[in-house]
Amino acid sequence: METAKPETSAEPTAETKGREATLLELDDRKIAVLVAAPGKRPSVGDHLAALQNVEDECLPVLLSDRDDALWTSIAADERPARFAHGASRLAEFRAYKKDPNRPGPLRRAVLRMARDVRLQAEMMLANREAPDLPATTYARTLVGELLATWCEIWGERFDGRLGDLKRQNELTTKTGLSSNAVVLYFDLVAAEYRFRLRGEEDLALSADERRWLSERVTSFTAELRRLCIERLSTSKELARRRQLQIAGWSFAAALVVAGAVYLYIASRPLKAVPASAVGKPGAILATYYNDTELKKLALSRYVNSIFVHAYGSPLRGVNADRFSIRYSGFLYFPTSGRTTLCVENDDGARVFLHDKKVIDDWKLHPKKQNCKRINVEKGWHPLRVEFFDQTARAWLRLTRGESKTKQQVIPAAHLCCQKK
Ligand SMILES: [Ca+2]
Repeated sequence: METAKPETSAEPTAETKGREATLLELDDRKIAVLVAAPGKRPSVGDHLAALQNVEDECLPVLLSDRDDALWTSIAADERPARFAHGASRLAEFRAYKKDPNRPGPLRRAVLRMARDVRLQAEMMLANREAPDLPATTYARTLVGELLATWCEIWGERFDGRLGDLKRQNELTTKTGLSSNAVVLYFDLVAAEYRFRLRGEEDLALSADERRWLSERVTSFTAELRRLCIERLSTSKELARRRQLQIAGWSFAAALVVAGAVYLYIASRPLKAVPASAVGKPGAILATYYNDTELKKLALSRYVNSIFVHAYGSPLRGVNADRFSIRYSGFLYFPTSGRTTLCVENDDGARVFLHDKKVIDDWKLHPKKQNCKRINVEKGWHPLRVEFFDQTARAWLRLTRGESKTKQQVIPAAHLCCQKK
């Protein structure tokens, strides 16, 4: 495998200086991008010097943890808050070196870092407003930090030198990384070098090249995530993780089954009752009450429609206001399938099919239409309609049709009663 040395033989220009941060504004957020001297990895010192003049709201640039001397020389309370990420990684790393049986904190720190690297590198590479050089430099710095951190955990040093194939093989063997992951770093370096050849406009990266690099960052961080969990977990933690995974799958499977069963039940048409259970069609039993709660029985009789329109008493013997009616019997549906059942009511009404409430509007208000889309089998279905009027006009009408706006009155022949 040949390392991805830049195709051009030109040396990068010294136009970019070390210890100088470029500020980029993306979506109202500022990102500090450190441009290191050509061929030189920025050190922690470079980062610190560069970031000294950078505004506080900038997105952090991830820092190297490798320069222990530098970290210890800075008093804890002098470290800017944005370095906390790197500092905690360093602390976890040291703790792990002391006790490799407790890899959890380090694992979590590396996973956090991998996530941040992916998010920030992807964001930078995807944004065409960020010039090619800072975008690729930033992505390379982030990926390099992650690679270096991972190698260091396994006692290796990732120095980002180009062209040492033997060394790369050694690294991949010891750290578990695939050679693709290591090569990604050099792809980013190559992209960066390409852009540094000023005056050659056609050497700028294309949107496709940026997307390609961004996808490589995504797959690289995913690979590192997997490796991190595999290698930085105790066997107990791995077993627990597998158990949780299996439980998660089982739960998901149970949810899918429950969802399917629910959909099946919900979409199943309501089954009609045998015609033998139904009396002679043409009328439904209406029971009138002299209160609004269906309690003080006034009288009952068979009626040939579910329809009320009254400004006073709807029937001799029933209150002029404050009365209620319950219709109970059967409703005939001439075809199987979906249909819309509606009720217009002033004041409140509720409709039950097979003893299940399908419309509920038990409230005081002027005339109002309430509808429910239902799925029924052709034939007779147990129906109950309850209604009350508090004052002024009383209005009730049960209708059905193909939609809310296309409704027909229910003919008497489609209403019935218990068989006597
Ligand atoms: Ca009323």
